[in-house]
Amino acid sequence: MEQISRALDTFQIEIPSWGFANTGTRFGKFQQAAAASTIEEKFADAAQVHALTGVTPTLALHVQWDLPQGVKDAGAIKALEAKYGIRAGSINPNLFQDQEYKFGSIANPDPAIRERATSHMIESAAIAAAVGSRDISLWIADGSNYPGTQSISRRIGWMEESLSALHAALVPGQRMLVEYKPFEPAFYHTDVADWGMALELARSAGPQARVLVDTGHHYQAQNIEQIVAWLLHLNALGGFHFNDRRFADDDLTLGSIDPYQLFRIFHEIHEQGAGGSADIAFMIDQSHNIKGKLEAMVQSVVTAQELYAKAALIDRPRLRELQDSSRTVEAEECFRDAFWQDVRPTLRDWRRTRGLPEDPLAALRESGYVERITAERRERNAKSISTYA
Ligand code: LRH
Ligand code: MN
Ligand code: MN
Repeated sequence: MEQISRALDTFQIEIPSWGFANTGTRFGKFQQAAAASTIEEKFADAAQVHALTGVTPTLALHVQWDLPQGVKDAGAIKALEAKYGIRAGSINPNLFQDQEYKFGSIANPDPAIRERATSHMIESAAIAAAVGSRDISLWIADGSNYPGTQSISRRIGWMEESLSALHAALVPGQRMLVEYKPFEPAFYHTDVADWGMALELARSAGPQARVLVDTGHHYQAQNIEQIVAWLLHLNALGGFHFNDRRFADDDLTLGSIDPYQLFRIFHEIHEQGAGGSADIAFMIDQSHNIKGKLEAMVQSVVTAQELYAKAALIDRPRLRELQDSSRTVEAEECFRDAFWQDVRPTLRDWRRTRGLPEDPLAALRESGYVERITAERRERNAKSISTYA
């Protein structure tokens, strides 16, 4: 109980504004009447998740989706923070949606487009500074679809220039997180395709840059926990975007396909004594297309806590002994023992002693919150769509 409590007391996880909005696949959206469409509704939904779980005090914002008027909105964000008791979390510039980004943003061969993309990142850093948010999360979606059509090597130099310019604009304490992804939207080459490229770009930008690991952004057989171990070792791990997948970047709720994967990641964090470190931003990055958005978010937060607690339970001194004497099966069983523990009763106790509902998902259903927002938002949402759940 004590071991689990200690781990859980330091565990917080950021939730994304876009997880409450209507999002879908490139083939379409299944609309939900309860979906949030204003920044205020996203803050309200985040506050509900925080009230139920107690561990989601910050909301990640995507500048173009949430803050179309840019830096002028800092006052409005502050007002929402005060009203809902939720702070703005990582600020995400949007470098992938504008028409001019067809051939890239900060790696575009056109210097004027690179310049505009860089200004947008700097403006995002200014928004973050104005609202007192530490991290700017950068997903550079640039790439190309056909061999020979873009200069992979010159684009490296352009990205370095642009990211250094952003770094120079950061205020002390701010961080820029470089997220990598090997595929989608580009299908031949992606400019920041893996952790090596992200790490080198972060290093060349400067000391306030780190790597962001999105669990959905890997090839199938890749050993994500090994990447995490290396980034921790190099003091280069800025944080995570958690989600699960079966095929590609599916954005399924974390732990839904392979909970052992996330357990193994958390193990590497505990192993290097980085559990509870504020320097590793735990964030959820999921778009819920089939599940109800509030339910999916609460379920994800609870699952993350369960897996974090399980990983904290590993008998590490014993495991080390077994590893050192290469007792393979015993070491594996020692590791798996923790994974198979049912931590849910302890989690219920932990919540009760903190005045939180023992079962946040059941409490969400009993609260009537989803029914209320469905009724409130149905009509307005109906104006922009023809059919929805
Ligand atoms: C890209 C990504 C990135 C974006 C988010 C909406 O796949 O993971 O983090 O900002 O999705
Ligand atoms: Mn992501
Ligand atoms: Mn993604």
